[in-house]
Amino acid sequence: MSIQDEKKLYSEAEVIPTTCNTHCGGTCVLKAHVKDGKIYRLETDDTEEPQLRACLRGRAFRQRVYAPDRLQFPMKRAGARGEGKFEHISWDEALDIIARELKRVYETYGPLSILYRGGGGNLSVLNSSQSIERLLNMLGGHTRIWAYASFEGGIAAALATYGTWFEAGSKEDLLNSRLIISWAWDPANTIGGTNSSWFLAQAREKGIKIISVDPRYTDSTATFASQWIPIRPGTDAAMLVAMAYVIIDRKLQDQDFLDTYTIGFEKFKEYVTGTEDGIPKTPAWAEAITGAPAASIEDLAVSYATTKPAALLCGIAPGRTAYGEQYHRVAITLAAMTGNIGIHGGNPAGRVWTGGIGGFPFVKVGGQVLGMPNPADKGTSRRKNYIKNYDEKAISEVQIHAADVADAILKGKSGGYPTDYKVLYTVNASYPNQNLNINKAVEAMEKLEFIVVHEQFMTPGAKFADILLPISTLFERNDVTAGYGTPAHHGFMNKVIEPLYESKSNFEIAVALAARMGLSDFSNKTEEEWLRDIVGHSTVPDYDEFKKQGCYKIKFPEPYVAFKEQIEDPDKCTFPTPSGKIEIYSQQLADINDPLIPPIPKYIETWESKNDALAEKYPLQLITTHFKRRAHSQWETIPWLRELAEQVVSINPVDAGTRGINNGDEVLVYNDRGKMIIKARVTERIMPGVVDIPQGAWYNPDEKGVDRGGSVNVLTRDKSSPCGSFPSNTCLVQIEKA
Ligand SMILES: Nc1nc2c(c(=O)[nH]1)N[C@H]1C(S)=C(S)[C@@H](COP(=O)(O)OP(=O)(O)OC[C@H]3O[C@@H](n4cnc5c(=O)[nH]c(N)nc54)[C@H](O)[C@@H]3O)O[C@H]1N2
Ligand SMILES: Nc1nc2c(c(=O)[nH]1)N[C@H]1C(S)=C(S)[C@@H](COP(=O)(O)OP(=O)(O)OC[C@H]3O[C@@H](n4cnc5c(=O)[nH]c(N)nc54)[C@H](O)[C@@H]3O)O[C@H]1N2
Ligand SMILES: [Mo]
Repeated sequence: MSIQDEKKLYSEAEVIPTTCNTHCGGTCVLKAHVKDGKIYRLETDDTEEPQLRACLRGRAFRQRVYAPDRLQFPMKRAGARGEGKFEHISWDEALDIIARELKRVYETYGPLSILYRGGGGNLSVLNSSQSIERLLNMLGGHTRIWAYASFEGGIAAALATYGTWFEAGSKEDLLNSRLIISWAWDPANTIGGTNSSWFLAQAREKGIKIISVDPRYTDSTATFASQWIPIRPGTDAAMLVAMAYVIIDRKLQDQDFLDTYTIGFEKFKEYVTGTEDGIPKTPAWAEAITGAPAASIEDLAVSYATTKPAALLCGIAPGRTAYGEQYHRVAITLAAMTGNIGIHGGNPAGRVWTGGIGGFPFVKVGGQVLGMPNPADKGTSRRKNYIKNYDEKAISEVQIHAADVADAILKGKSGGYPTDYKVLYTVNASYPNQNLNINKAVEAMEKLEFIVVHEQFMTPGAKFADILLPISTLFERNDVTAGYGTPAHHGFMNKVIEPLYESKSNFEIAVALAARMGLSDFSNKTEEEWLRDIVGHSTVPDYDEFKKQGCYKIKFPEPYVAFKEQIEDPDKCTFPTPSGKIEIYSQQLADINDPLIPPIPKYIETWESKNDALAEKYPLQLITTHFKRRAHSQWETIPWLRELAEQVVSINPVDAGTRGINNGDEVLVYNDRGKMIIKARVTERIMPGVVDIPQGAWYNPDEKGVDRGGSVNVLTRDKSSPCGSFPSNTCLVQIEKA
């Protein structure tokens, strides 16, 4: 196109604002330039700062909308399961088959035999996984999968210790800190709420010291931090306990804070000092476990205790290890010991990923609108290993942990699960790619009678569908989303173009299926009416203006600080725990009576640690990080993003050297669960003994069953942690030249 033609196009185009929200933890402004029903350009926020600027993925969305590999029609399986052979069928036929199969399975086996796998593919209100969930609930219920893969350990820790899992503060409050400890957090790549890195950049410019604790020297560490402390995966609780030792040993704890707001510090102290078990948890003790130098541990502890206010920002990746709950519990305890909770510039050391303050905790929308209780959970007993004050919906014994799905399908009733599973219905999720131990999940898929997948692309999971439905992208439907980032905001997701091909939204499909299945009361509103209703329940003042602007930014008089009320007025405002205090000792946990769920936080060595007998065979600890070119498995085939970074295994020169591996070599990564051939990047940016393969690449086995797609879950173990963590960072492997 000539420059003149392009200029003409720009001047004639309509600019429609919408909101990108594809499972990276940010919600960003996208402005689509549209002419004749086609998007030809995307821009982002250019209003006053802080702007909600989209990242490289959002900016590449045009290639995703118009990708040649998008699913176009409903399809029916025409070959073996997983073979990926399909025939094109009509919507009527597809919906008829689903309605017929669901009816048959409900009648023959009952609601629990239907496993529903919702995911985070699209995090809006109307087109999230909730519409199909509502449908299944109206039909009699289903088996819910529980545990947030992201941060279930952090939730368990927060519930036990603070009594709530909402521990968010505004990111701009970081600028009030004097020290920021960034523990396993790489927002330059993983966003963590729009603008997280922007605030770290400002903090650095302001001279606020930033220290990073991570097995990798990340882009965020390189850009913002003045010090990097490498640490072995899964050992974080040990380092934090040793920091507590230093603080106690030097009498640096804020005893007034502990006396006023917490219970159980004395018991924790007995454990830390060794009164309880004869082992003082000194920095030297922790160095042997963590690999972090004792002197660094000591210095960090002293800095944290003496530089007030200081923010301990706890990333959630260490929570995704075996016993990851303990890491979060000790971190909160340290924040209490240093009196950094409820004050500007401090941080409660809960999950740094706690949701935007413009988000759901402030505007309880979708859940009340489309959500409804699952009849299949009714009357069932609660999970024994769970904190009592957790959301009623999530604690039934009949629910299946996200790590146990394949096991449950394979073993069913005879394996102690509540029933035999017959149907898998997948919406907004990439199952089994995003689940632990893919090879086992692939085996499990064979056992099912019927699989439905809603998808945009022929993903590894889509290939296993019996009925595969093509889904529109967020540019092709209207929706709203609770913002995740700073400034706090709500996003309107405007429909920008008509749905491409024959694609439909999850909501439209739910409505159509409900009609076919005789549910006249599924939805009494149109899309527009639903959205007006949802927005009417929020703090957004004017629906039409919101839709027109695409975004509503909320102005707070000052940065929001979690637990400020409790700290400022402890008599009037208590923590929602049984004691009303921050529970360093938790009677609720003690009552569970499981040594692996101790009432005070403790370091518990993970399975598949470097000391495990298995380490003789598989000596490298594998971590599975979140990658800049994807959001999980999304964007994997998009050319602009593939150019950005290669899917590789990162390995330290020490480990590569002993194996004769050079940078760029093809290597075999393996353990008893699976094998993968992938290119190696030899780099000092990862500590010795640890290797990293970014999670989310597409499972692509060759004829020998060796994965060629770089899909890390062929290696991970499908076992959940006692309090529910999804331990995707606890995994031993060996590597050799391929
Ligand atoms: N080893 C390892 N495994 C992990 C992790 C890890 O760190 N390591 N991380 C875990 C975490 S934290 C998470 S949150 C999960 C994520 O697991 P998932 O939520 O399953 O991951 P996504 O890749 O985002 O899958 C979303 C799918 O939805 C599709 N999709 C997008 N938009 C729509 C839509 O509007 N409608 C429908 N129906 N589909 C849509 C996308 O094409 C994509 O295939 O993965 C977990 N798995
Ligand atoms: N680009 C992109 N952004 C994303 C996503 C994505 O897929 N792509 N996914 C989104 C979602 S749903 C989630 S849940 C978040 C996840 O966000 P995070 O969990 O923060 O992301 P990760 O990259 O898995 O891990 C962050 C850092 O922790 C380190 N790490 C791993 N294991 C350990 C450990 O045991 N101890 C310590 N100290 N460090 C460890 C890693 O080296 C990495 O640098 O990211 C969100 N943002
Ligand atoms: Mo996640």
